[in-house]
Formats: sequence, C-alpha cells, structure tokens
Amino acid sequence: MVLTLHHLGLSQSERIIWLAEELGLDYKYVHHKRDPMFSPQSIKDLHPAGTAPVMEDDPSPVTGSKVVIAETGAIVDYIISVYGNGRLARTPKDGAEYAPYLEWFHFGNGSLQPTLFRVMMARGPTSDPKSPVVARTVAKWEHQLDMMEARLGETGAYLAGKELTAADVMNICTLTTMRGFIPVELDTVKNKNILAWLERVGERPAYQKAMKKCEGENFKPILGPKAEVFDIFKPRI
Ligand SMILES: N[C@@H](CCC(=O)N[C@@H](CS)C(=O)NCC(=O)O)C(=O)O
Repeated sequence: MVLTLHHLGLSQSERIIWLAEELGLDYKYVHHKRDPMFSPQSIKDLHPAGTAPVMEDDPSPVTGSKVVIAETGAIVDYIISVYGNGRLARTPKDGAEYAPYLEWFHFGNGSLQPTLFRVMMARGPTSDPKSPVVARTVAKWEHQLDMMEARLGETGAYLAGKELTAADVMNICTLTTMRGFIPVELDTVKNKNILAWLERVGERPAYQKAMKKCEGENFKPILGPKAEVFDIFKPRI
C-alpha cells in the first residue's frame, strides 16, 4: 500500500475519498478531527498548506520517492493519471465532452466554492445587508446555480455528459457538505436538475461508502433542498 489519503472531518476532502472509492483503489485512509473548527496539528505537519485533503504517495511510481500534494484539483488529476488509468477524466479524444469536462472541473474550486464562501461572509455579523457588494455576491451565487441547472438540463445526468466524471467530484461537496457550514437552500423548481443530480450521486454505492468512511455509519449527507448547520459550527457561524 503506497497511497495514503488524509481527510479532515466534515470537509471538502471527502472528494478524494469518493474519487478513490469510485475508482476502486487500494489506499490507506487517515481521519483527522477538527481542532476545534480548523485543521489540527496532524494536518499541518503533513504539508505547509495546513489544509485538507492531503495525499501521500510513497514511493510514487512517477518519481520513485515520496510525493505529497495538498490541493484537491491536483490530487484528483494525479490519482486519475497515476492510478486511475484516465478513468473519470475526459481528454481531447473524447470530443464534445472534453471542453465541458475541463470547464466544470475547474468551476468547482475556481468559482462555485469561492462564491459560496463569499455568501457566508456576506451573511456575517460585520456585513451590511444593504451593501451592493452583498447583493452582487448573492446574485452571483444564484447565477452560478442557474448555469449549473442549465448544464445538467442539457446532459440529463452529470456535468460532462451521461456518466459521472471528476468534474462532478469537484463540485458536489459545495452543494452538500459545504451547505452544513453555510446553509443555503435549493429551490425545488428552479434547481430541480441540481437536486436530481444530488440524488443521483447520493445513490451511488461509492459515494455512500466514502461518506460513511469519512463521517460515520449514521451520517446523512445533505442532498435535499434544505440544509442545516452542522452542530460543531453552530456556535461559531
Ligand atoms: N483549495 C484547497 C482548499 C483546502 C481547504 O481549505 N480545506 C479546508 C477543508 S474544508 C481546510 O483544511 N480547512 C481547515 C483550515 O483551513 O484550517 C483545496 O481544494 O484542497
């Protein structure tokens, strides 16, 4: 066993565990508990970023020595290329799915998640609800959901096409687990394709297995229109 995947409880690092389960990889799982809300020292000791996920590959088949990565998109790319035989990715050879795959893959960390975190700041106690910046932030979030809704309407299934790809893996947690930090609701009419997509993902055995591994047997992922703040964040948000 050479691949070690580090997850921080209730966090976006669930994406890597889900990916590994979808690919059926053999890996060592390491769970880190928040301290009390952010990374514990055990995560900080792994990489200067001090954030999760962290992947350790020792020895990496690429270098023959230890490789450590702490950025989700890079870990996803590495795992798919080195251990996944390209599965769950799209390349120029896949024709029409290539460009949307790339765009939606990067949309997750490049647009959707930063916007959701800005919504959190906009709702914070120091924010002025009348500020145009707040209005613009909320409008941007709505607009990004509209884009996603339209794309899922086009494919009728997943972001790149009819099959799950890493583009879905990059985006799902912002609309599931991240809503346990920032409880935005989804509209059953306006966001119906998004909600159907969350349900589709929630039915995947690999997703279920990953979520149980990350958060315990009794954890219920946020897959419906309503979202409640996780207990550990309640006094702080
Ligand atoms: N861009 C990074 C962000 C990583 C990140 O901020 N992870 C959060 C998990 S939700 C974290 O480690 N938070 C704890 C902390 O910042 O102390 C990625 O996609 O991997």
